[in-house]
Amino acid sequence: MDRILVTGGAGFIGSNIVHHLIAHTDAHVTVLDKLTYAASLESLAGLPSDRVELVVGDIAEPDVVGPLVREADTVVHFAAESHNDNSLEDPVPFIRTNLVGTFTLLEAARAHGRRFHHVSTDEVYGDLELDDSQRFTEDSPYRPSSPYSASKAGSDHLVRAWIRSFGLRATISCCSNNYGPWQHLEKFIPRQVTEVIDGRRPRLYGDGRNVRDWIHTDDHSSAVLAILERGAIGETYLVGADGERSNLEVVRAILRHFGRSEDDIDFVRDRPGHDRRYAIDSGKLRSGLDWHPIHSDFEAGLQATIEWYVANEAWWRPRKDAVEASYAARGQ
Ligand code: NAD
Ligand code: TDX
Repeated sequence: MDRILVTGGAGFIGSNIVHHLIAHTDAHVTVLDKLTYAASLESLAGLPSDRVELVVGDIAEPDVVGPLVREADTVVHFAAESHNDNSLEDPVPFIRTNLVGTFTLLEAARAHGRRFHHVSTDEVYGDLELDDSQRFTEDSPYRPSSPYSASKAGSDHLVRAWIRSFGLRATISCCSNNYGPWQHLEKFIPRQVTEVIDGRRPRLYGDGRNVRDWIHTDDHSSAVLAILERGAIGETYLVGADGERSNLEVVRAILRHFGRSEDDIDFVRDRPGHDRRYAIDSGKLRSGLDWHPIHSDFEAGLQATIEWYVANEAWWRPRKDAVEASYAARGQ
């Protein structure tokens, strides 16, 4: 791993792994990012210019992708349209980026014989009942619910087919819900934190009892690096940190942080097709690759994340009105 191409490296999780790779490897990192609304160049500030290069471009363009994959020895693929609610409004960019973009990268990796890591999500496995004792494992059936998760599931299937049919040296990771600095305001935790900062009430979809399995984005990055360094070619690894919480529990913790009443909540129109619960069994990654999360205390990680949003209002403030306008248009 001397030259790593990171797609989507100006996004929330992609930028985290760029910092992680610079701190924990000697590799040169090229970021390929289209700089969509979700990107943030600020998240890449302060990195050494002799080790990190940004190329602005689209992963679905073979002429852009080909030369960059040729120059790299390893491709780590984070770029995606990532927000479920947006995929319900307009699936078109999800199909293009998540499916055609992944296909374009796979073809380039095949042509040049490159190592490929595909970053995916636990949402490809659909959802669990609240009282189900099972958690997702690598053997759970694919059962995606939304245009977003279906496009990610389709991209996983493309990677698996390229491994089996063409011998591509690839791995896949399916991670649970990430939280931490630099997450776009459209996502649950940043939206609620900034709403409370602005003196408004958090907005919970439906009855608020849906459960997500939270992991700090630093731990997602260390898991991907463990897979790059020690993962078995052709394998899928589930990434999670035992952080199951209901949405109601999370907003109550946010309200408590700001000294507000825990009942200060608006229940709004539910997300169509809203997955009930995600839960990850990350035993294969932990026992097989000796990976362990650092942020195993979700409440502590959430407090630090809230404080980051309080301290970094200059970053999120210019984005806030547009996000809330689009939620208001959906009655959420
Ligand atoms: P994000 O939306 O914050 O960032 C996505 C990045 O990809 C942005 O910088 C954007 O500009 C870039 N991008 C989008 N379309 C592109 C294109 N066509 N060409 C080049 N770049 C493009 O997303 P994120 O939350 O950081 O998620 C990153 C990856 O991790 C995604 O593949 C997502 O499916 C996966 N994932 C996310 C989570 C989560 O909780 N956020 C959990 C599991 C897996
Ligand atoms: O205002 C809100 N109110 C609310 O109740 C928002 C924005 C969300 N929610 C709920 C919906 C979900 O149950 O909170 C939960 C989390 O919502 P999101 O942040 O939109 O995340 P989710 O749909 O779970 O998907 C996330 O995790 C898996 C990422 O966005 C995906 O990219 C990743 O694959």
